[in-house]
Formats: sequence, C-alpha cells, structure tokens
Amino acid sequence: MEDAAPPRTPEREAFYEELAPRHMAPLWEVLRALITREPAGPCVPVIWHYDEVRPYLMRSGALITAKEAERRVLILENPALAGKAAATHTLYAGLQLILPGEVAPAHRHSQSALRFVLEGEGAYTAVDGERTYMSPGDFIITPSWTWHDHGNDSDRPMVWLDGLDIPLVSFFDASFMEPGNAETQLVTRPDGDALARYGSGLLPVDWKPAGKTSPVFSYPYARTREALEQMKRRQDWDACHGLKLRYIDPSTGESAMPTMSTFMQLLPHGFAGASYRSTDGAVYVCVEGRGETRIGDQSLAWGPRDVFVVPSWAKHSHRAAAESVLFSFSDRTVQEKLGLWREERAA
Ligand code: GTQ
Repeated sequence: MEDAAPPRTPEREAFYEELAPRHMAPLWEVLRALITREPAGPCVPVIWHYDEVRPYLMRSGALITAKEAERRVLILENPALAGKAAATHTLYAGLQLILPGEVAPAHRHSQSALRFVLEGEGAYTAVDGERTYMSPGDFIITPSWTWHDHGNDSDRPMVWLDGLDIPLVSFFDASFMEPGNAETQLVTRPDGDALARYGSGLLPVDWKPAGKTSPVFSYPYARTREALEQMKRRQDWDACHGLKLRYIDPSTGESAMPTMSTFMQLLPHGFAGASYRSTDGAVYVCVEGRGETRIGDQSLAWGPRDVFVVPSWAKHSHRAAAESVLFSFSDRTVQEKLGLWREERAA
C-alpha cells in the first residue's frame, strides 16, 4: 500500500463533488488516515501538579456547593481534546471535592466510575446501600447503573480522582442516567460488608455474580500497600514496570471493572525503567515518592497526588528518585476483550 493518497485530477474532483450531496465519499482519499500503520491518536502527554491544581479546586468550593453542582469536579482534559471532557481518547478524569457537611446527591448512570482518594479522611461514598469510608490511596468502584451518593461527615475537605468511561460510553451512544428521589440513599448493609464477604479469598458458597463488576467495591490502600511491601522483598523487578499489580474481581480473576483496568505499581529507589509502550493510554497518579516518566522527548516530573497521562502507543519509561507508588487506569481490559491490545518492550 502506498503511503500517499492517489493524486487528485479535475475529473476525480468533479466526481467527489457529485458524491458529497449524496452523502457518499471516496475511501481512497481517506484510507491512509483511517487505517494507520500504528496508533496515531490525538492525545498528548500531560501532567497536573496537585499543588497547582488544589487552589482552583478550593476556589470551586467557594463558588458552588456539591449539591448545586450535583458533582463538584474539575475535569482534567487532555490539551489535544480541549472541550471534550477526556483525559485520553476513551477515559475521563476529574478531581472531585466534597467539603465538610456536604452531600453529592444520589444518582445512577451507565458509566462506570472509579475513585482514587487523594486527600482527606472519613468522607464516604455509598454504592447500592453500602457506605465506604475513604482514606488516601483507596481505590473504590461505582459499578455501572448502581445508585451512588457521596457525603463528607468529617471536618476536612475530601478530594479524590474520578476515573470514568464517559468517552467510551459516548462512543457507543449508550448513556443513561437517572436522578435519585432522595439526596442520600438508604443504608442497608454495614460499612465493610462487601470487602468482608468477597475480598478475603472466600465467597459465599452459593454466590452468583450480579453484574460484570467486582463484588468488592473498595480496595483499601493499607491492603494494597502491604501486598507490595511483601512482594518487594523478593527483589523481582520487571525491567519496565518495577512491581506492577492489577486490581481484580476476585470471583473471576478479571479486571475489577469491565471497562477500565486499574493498577498499582511500586518502583524501587533509583529505578530506571526500560522503554515500554502499549495500546492503552493511561492516567497515572503518584501515591508516594517522586520521580519522572519520560515520554518520547518529554519528561514529566511527578510527586505525591500529581496526575499524568501516557498516551496510547507512546514509548515511555519510569524513573524513581525515591521508592515510589503509582496508581493507574486505562481501557486495557476492553481492548483485551476485543482482541486489540498490544504491547512492546524495548529490544
Ligand atoms: O461522582 O457520580 O467526575 O456522575 C463525573 C460524573 C463524577 C459521580 C464525575 C459523575 C460523577
């Protein structure tokens, strides 16, 4: 296949002009742009430093209540997708703020959401009748079409990173949403019930999955960190990823969420990772430590609570100036289910 489109001639141009009003177009004019030799998406690397973003988040807190906003969130937009509410082509990211005493009212939607807690302690998110109290580093799931509301009974602001599959669901034109008829949903199960029931290597004997999302919807940081801490004793580092774990649905071993994969990785002090790329663009958050991620000829220097994007198929490598922990999410699980996912390690 040639890399350039066939030349345009006056006859061809005239023909194209006749096609346009009939809602047809010549494939050979656009084929090379449609079916590229490798991923050629618009996304660019970008980082939001938490100390620069936080003042704006707090200003939003003075401008509008969580109740009026429904969700008081500053969307993190990829500069190449300005106005599209997207961090990558398929993923939405935002920083949500709930001030003491506030409630973000109950609603449900077909989009799945993940929360990654950045700041504060003791606010809750309620999912289908069960509240989860949040601490920094916790990963919490709001499965598709489950009722959820958030509240802050603590005396400090609470901030978390929202990750949603909004662009993906929009692409399928499959968005549904329903507001709740009460601000706060009824609590029907004790706090910690799901984790105890499904998250300890056991399942109720006659349990059948109710949906496609992990029945565990809260993955506390203390447990995740402990797993990394134990595993790092073996010094069994991956050249690209350090020590990288994926969050799973314990009943299937699959990704904890059907539309987003989630990961936590530990990079040892002084780690200089090998170059890597994969077809899933990812949103990262630094949980602990400091370091940089080199993407092409750019370097993104990160520290705690900084959020950054590694675009699809962009060669990148991580370096850690101190022992570091990175959380990330991507659309990898969707691509895997569709047989599209690819990765490449530096030779
Ligand atoms: O918390 O339900 O960042 O519905 C965007 C849409 C958060 C939420 C967002 C949402 C939510």
